[in-house]
Amino acid sequence: MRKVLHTELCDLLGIQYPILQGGMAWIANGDLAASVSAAGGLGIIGAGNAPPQVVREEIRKVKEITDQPFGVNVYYLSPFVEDVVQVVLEERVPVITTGAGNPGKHMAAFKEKGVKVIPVVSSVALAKRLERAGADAVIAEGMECGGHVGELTTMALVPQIVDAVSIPVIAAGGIADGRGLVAALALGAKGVQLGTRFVCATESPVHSNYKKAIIAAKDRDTVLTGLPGHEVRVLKNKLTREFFNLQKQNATMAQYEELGRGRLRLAAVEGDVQMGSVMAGQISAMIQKEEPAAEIIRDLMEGAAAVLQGLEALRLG
Ligand code: TUI
Repeated sequence: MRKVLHTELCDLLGIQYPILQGGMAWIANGDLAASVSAAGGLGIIGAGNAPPQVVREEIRKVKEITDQPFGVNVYYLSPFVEDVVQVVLEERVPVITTGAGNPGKHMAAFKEKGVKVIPVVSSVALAKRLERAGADAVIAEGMECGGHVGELTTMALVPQIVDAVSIPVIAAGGIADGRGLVAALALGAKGVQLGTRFVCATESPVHSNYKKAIIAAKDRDTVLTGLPGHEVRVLKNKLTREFFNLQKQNATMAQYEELGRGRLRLAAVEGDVQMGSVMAGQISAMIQKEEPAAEIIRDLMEGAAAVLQGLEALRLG
């Protein structure tokens, strides 16, 4: 059973299952990351805009709970990005993923300390550029995902990036269960990253209203808000209606920023799921309950094995 769905990504990262937990700002803390890593996946702390000392505390929490590999997502728009990178290097974090920017300028420092670098990309051009810059793998994130989205869907993006680079590709966006895992592998990915499903993990620190909103969501309940090129996928609520009103008034960038400020924290920490930004992916409706991270991983692996058995029966005719 140990070697089922074992890919080269498992060897690269030293993990048992090819499953990463997205490093979501305000959500993916040390508790969540540690529980995913302890269960055989790769847990990832979301540094977001957190100050470096907070990131360091979360890293130390993971190290206390498990000796398994884990990661930190470095958010390149953070005012603390340089300090967060220093903390990651000092704490000898084994893996980093990056969001909303290009980690090229830190690549040499990461390599020197043996940190595996896995940027999130939403285009072929960026994947190729980052492979040349020394990335160990890339996460190809389709626009089904929650939060900031690119233009292409996972189905279209993953095989194009697989064809364009030689490093392992991890698929993200629109994946919730074993069917999605097998589909991603069929597209040539060597692993998957899930965000929304892990938001609903028991160990996820997000407010219970946030989890309940995802669990109650139906298939068409996510929308894209924000200016072209800066779209964010969230669950529909009062805030998204206000965003659409701004759009009708041809609002300026500054007005959007004003309305968007602090909204993820409002939903994730305060539990205001009407005026907060409830970032969640298109698979929200597939999530039916809160459950421990280890159960989520077990369900993904068992689901994938069942799908493979079904496919094998098809092949044999
Ligand atoms: O980053 C994401 N998704 C996000 S970030 C976010 S909001 C947030 N709020 C508060 C604190 C911190 C974060 C919600 N969702 N996805 C990863 C991703 N990054 N997808 C695409 C990119 C990306 C975008 C531009 C990567 C590189 C890039 O430009 C690089 C360049 O130099 O061309």
